[in-house]
Amino acid sequence: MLHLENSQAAFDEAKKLMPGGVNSPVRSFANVDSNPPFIARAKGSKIYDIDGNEYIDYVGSWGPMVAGHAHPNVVKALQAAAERGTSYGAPTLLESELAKLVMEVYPTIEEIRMVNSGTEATMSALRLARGFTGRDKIVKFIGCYHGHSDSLLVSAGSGLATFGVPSSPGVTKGTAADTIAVPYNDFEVIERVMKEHGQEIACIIVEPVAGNMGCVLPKQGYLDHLRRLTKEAGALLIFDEVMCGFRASLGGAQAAYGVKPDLTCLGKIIGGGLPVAAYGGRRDIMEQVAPKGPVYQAGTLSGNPLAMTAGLETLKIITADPEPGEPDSSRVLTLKVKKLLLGWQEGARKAGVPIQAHQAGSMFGIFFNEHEVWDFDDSSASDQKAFAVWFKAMLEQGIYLAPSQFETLFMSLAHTEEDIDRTIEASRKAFAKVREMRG
Ligand code: KE4
Repeated sequence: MLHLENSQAAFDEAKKLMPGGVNSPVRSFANVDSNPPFIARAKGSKIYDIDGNEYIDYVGSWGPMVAGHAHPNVVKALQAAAERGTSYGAPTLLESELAKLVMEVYPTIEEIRMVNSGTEATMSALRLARGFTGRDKIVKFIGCYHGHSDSLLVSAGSGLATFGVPSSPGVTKGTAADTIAVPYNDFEVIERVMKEHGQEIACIIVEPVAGNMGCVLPKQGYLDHLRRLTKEAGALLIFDEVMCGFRASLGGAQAAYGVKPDLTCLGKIIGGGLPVAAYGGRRDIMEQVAPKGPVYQAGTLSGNPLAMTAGLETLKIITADPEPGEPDSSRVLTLKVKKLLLGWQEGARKAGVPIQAHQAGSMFGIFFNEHEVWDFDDSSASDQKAFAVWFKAMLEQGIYLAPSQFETLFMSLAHTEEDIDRTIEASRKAFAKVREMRG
């Protein structure tokens, strides 16, 4: 039984100070009807809560911690950077250095703008697409999440290919009317939308590997389909790789699937745990961004020297050449996930609990579903109750997973074979609990 007394007291107090006691909703553990451990520190693959419990961490701060927590190179570089001041609000060499490193890995990015969050990156990319094309409408996919800017907090209208409805109070009908939300991995609906509205559409924005309806992969040829449709309509294709960037492969989904977007949004890993995100792409488009062009976007802490430092050190770790004959970091991460999922699948089979296990490089997840999962409806049809039982049983055994069926899990270079073996062992008991719950 986990002792969480201090976390419980901390949560009770936090709920008097911040909405739901958290600074981002999913951290409240509301989706799994539980209370969150309050974290005191983290190192490598482990996090430790204020009650002294140790967990093997597969959330990794929702993706950034691919090198593991408190990597010595990152900590050392940050300590030195802090001595030089924490922010100047002026150009630094660090921003150009990180820009160049990102462009080496993402050749479709010819110019880049650093911002502070994935929300800012996608919001700015949308404004840029609208400014560049002179068109107002955008297309997003049901179940894809791109941060909380108004145009992207929109769900499907009554008829699938109609204009959107606000998915949050505070988003105006007028804003939502410019967003069309269609099902992910559906070839026909998007084709119909682009045929009917293509000339009004500024862009399609997509998670090329989806991570916010659980981990859901694009169907064979789907990204090529979006590329063709946007080209035909004179619309831009925006890959939101905030999560799948450096995860689906080192070069993200665009490298893994060989599809070139016009703009890419990145985040999470490029800040190594500090607030960094970015949008970038074709030079002719990016040159429309202020001060070079008329599309306005700005930020006090954009390109912050500490954040650039953490991002640079993290990217240096994952892009480093391996020892001769050794696999590179992407391969190492992919193999760790493969081993873990094979163990989970075996445990689920033994317990008689059908699951779908999905992997894209170092990001992964499972669904309590006997059918394949290709879109938000499939994901929503999965057994959320079973997920909550499994999640709690794993947490009890010191395995820290994302507290929602609609999230994705992340492997780091710091996870050891022993961590993975322990996680597989813990899952056997957790699947048995699901079996018991189902009777
Ligand atoms: P942020 O504004 O949270 O930095 O990024 C928004 C965002 C944009 N695009 C994608 C594909 C994303 O996954 C995200 C944010 N991811 C969530 C995890 N589902 C962050 C965790 C949270 O909201 O607390």
